[in-house]
Amino acid sequence: MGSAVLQFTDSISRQRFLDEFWQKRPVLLRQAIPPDCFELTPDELAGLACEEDVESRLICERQGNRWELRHGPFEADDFSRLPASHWTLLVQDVDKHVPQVAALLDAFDFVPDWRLDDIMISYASDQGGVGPHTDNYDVFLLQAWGERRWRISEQRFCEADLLPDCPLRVLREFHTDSDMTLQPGDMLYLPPGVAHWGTAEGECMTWSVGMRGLSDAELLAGWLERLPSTGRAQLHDQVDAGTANPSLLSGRDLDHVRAVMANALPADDVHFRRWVGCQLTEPKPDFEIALEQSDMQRTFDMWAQGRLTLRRHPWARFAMLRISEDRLALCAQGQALEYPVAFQATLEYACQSRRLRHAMLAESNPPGLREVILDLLRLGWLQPDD
Ligand SMILES: [Mn+2]
Repeated sequence: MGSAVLQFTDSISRQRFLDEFWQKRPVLLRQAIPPDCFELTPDELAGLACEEDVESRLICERQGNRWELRHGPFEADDFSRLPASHWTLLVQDVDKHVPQVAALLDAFDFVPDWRLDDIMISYASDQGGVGPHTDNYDVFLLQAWGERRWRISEQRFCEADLLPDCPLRVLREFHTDSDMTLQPGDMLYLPPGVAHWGTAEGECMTWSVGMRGLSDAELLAGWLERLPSTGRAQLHDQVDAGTANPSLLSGRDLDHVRAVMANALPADDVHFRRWVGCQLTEPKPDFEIALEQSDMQRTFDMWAQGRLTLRRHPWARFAMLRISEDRLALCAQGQALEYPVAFQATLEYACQSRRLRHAMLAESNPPGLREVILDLLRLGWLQPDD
């Protein structure tokens, strides 16, 4: 499979999508991705759901709006006992387990890499689905195989609208404002919070490219986690003693707490920039990449001779940024590698695609090429594509 490209249309160009729909309202793009880009069979998906380190769920809808949820790993027997209709199997992070699936993420290169969370793939029997619900992240729903009907509601829902005593977040009621059936290759984009309800029309498979939301609170918590311990005075050293009423908080106490918080904000811009790069590329739990121990010189030479392609490790999110006047950083896995600005062309090349061929270089040996590629190979962020 070549590099996947999202086919915008004459009426909805990439620019119009970004201006009018992205993070604003749903849009359906017919034939957005060629159906042959979705290379995963129902059997392969079921196989993944049987693996220990893969997150999967089986959801069954019973008569009377009763929902059953089971978590994987599953056994082959679990699938043979399922009813003929009204169930679905969902597998999370398939892009991180199957590199060919990760290749589809190249089609979403208009979204920053760090914002891409995962590709969840579902197989549904006829009428199968997870019920009407909302998500708090952007999602691209790609119809890979078979047909799925999607109903969308323009109404805003809250926690009180959820079905009580249900293991899933299912809305009790749903008012359909638009109703569409997706064919293989069609794509429905939904911004966060838009209620949607997908049901399989016959057997089908859907790939959901989910975005990662990062709340302000999570960002701040991340900053505090990495705050270096300075050994400065602690709050208890500053407590105002000798007040008339021991339960009164003094203005001095408040000022001190305020000063501690103000000092926690980044003063040093280089440190701050490096932290942002690390924070936004933090791996998901359980997706830490191990260092590569073998000698990488030979891999580098074969790649430089055009004899092999390198691919980005499917768990690595890349971010490149300038951290000072004369330094650039390439970040992934919550770490920053720093290089002189003279390496810019090399770093941009390394970040531009999930699969790197030497022939894609504009100039065959830009400054820092060997050093950067060897670093990325040693860290396991790049690996030979087999
Ligand atoms: Mn959803």
